[in-house]
Amino acid sequence: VRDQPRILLINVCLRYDVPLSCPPVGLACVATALRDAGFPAHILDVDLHRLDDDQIRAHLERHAYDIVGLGNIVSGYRHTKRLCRLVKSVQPDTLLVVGNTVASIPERLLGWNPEVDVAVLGEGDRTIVELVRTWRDGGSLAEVAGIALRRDGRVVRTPARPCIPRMEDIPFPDYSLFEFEKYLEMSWRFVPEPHPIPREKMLSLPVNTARGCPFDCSFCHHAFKACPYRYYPFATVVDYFARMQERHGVYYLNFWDELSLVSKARTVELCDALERRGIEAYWPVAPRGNLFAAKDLDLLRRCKDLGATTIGGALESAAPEILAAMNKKITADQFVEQMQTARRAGLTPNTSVVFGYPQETPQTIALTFEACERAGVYPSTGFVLPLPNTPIYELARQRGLIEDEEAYLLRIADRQDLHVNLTAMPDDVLVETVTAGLIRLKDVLDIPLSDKDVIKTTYYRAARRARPETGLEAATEDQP
Ligand code: B12
Ligand code: SF4
Repeated sequence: VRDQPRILLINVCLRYDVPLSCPPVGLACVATALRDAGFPAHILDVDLHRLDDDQIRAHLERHAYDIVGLGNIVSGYRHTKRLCRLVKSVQPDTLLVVGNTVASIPERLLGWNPEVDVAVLGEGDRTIVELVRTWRDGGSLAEVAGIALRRDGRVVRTPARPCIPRMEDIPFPDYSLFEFEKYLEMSWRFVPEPHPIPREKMLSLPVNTARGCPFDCSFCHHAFKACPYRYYPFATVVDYFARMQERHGVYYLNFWDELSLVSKARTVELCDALERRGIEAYWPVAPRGNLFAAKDLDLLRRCKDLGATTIGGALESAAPEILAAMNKKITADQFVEQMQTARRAGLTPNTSVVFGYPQETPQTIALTFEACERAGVYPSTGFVLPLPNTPIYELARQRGLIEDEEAYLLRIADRQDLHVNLTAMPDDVLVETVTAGLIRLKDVLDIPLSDKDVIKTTYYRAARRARPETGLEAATEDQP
């Protein structure tokens, strides 16, 4: 048995050029689970403080840790690699644990990075506690379910960990472990307009209300892919929000889920919970692209009356053959009907579209913009970003478009840039056709964007205007 382990959790920064940070919900769940189990961790918040490598190194030189944990989405692989090297260069004997979707390719992650000792697969809350406890007790880490590690020079996966059966068994993250007030100060920038109250009051709390997703789109992977869809009762979510409102003055309930409103019944449940509690809260209606039809106008009006300001729901594409290839299970007409109904209810629609499936042509691109125009929505736009563990990634590999996987993962980041072209169009034709369609759409919808900002919208314009260290000049919306 060892002493109480000294644990460090690093909150990775994925976008050094964007002067915005939101509370790291997943890492906070991990930190909370550790704290509740009697293993408090120190947090090094690289994202909030935009620490450079010298500052991180200086911290590691001053403080010794037995276990260091970090994790991020797989598109941020290059940050994981850099930080793992940095950690082990200063503290070679620490146990380095990596989680989140960058750990979802454990054979490759550990193969490419000798610094990484353990990959935590999927849901991390319980695995991290058992891992730390086993380490402290001097047990064999190979006995811990839900991880991958090296044994005799090979990477092995331990048996899969059962998913946490009920969301109610997962505590809401304890943000007192972080510098929460600093996050709150900039949180209104994650709130899409309109803002019914002054923006200084529009403090936003991201809440993970559901884990997983019952659908299986061919470009999508997330940490809960192996788990069933689970959610908190909305009464529990609203009670939590009310407590956070009392304590911190938050007014915007920001859903941090794969899929928040899975059904109309869940939407009614949320409305009932808000009505019963009688708090002032603003929130986005966050269904898939085809949950509501014209006959649901009254329900959407009720949402609006209870503080909903916007409605999301991804279209991704309007071309039937592409929606089929995506396994998206919606039609463009359903999407348009949902958004038109929502507009009648007084909600502002937003959506996202993704271009570049193999079936994409100038005609399918035009079809997608036409659907956006009919719906009256200017979309957050991206290009297909094939990520490991998805069918579209396998297709890109089969076609020889991802030859060196590590080199590919090191160069990708945001889907707003074209990283892989699966279409028959040359790169410039694809990008120019999309750009021309967006320029036309923003003119038709009267969106105040310049022609060069149609794909990389708010975040990017803000980043150009504001230097990260002086910070926070003018971003108003989250661009996922
Ligand atoms: C907030 C968010 C962001 C934020 C910050 C991301 C972050 N810090 O995690 C920002 C805005 C930066 C972002 C950007 C993008 N995002 Co995003 N984002 C999300 C969102 C909405 C919420 C994440 C979250 O908090 N989840 C809730 C918590 C509880 O889950 P979790 O983070 O997975 O944490 C659990 C485990 O992963 C694990 N874990 C997490 N961290 C750690 C650390 C350790 C040490 C351990 C042991 C375990 C562990 O334990 C946690 C509890 O079980 C998710 C959707 C979702 N619900 O996951 C998408 C999601 C993570 N994003 C996604 C994508 C595709 C993107 C973009 C590529 C989109 C784009 N515009 O290009 C960019 C990438 C940017 C980049 N440069 O790499 C995908 C990830 C795909 C993948 N295979 O990784 C998701 C899953 C959405 C989806 N379904 O497509 N995103
Ligand atoms: S893209 Fe959305 S609907 Fe599709 S599987 Fe992922 S989370 Fe679910």
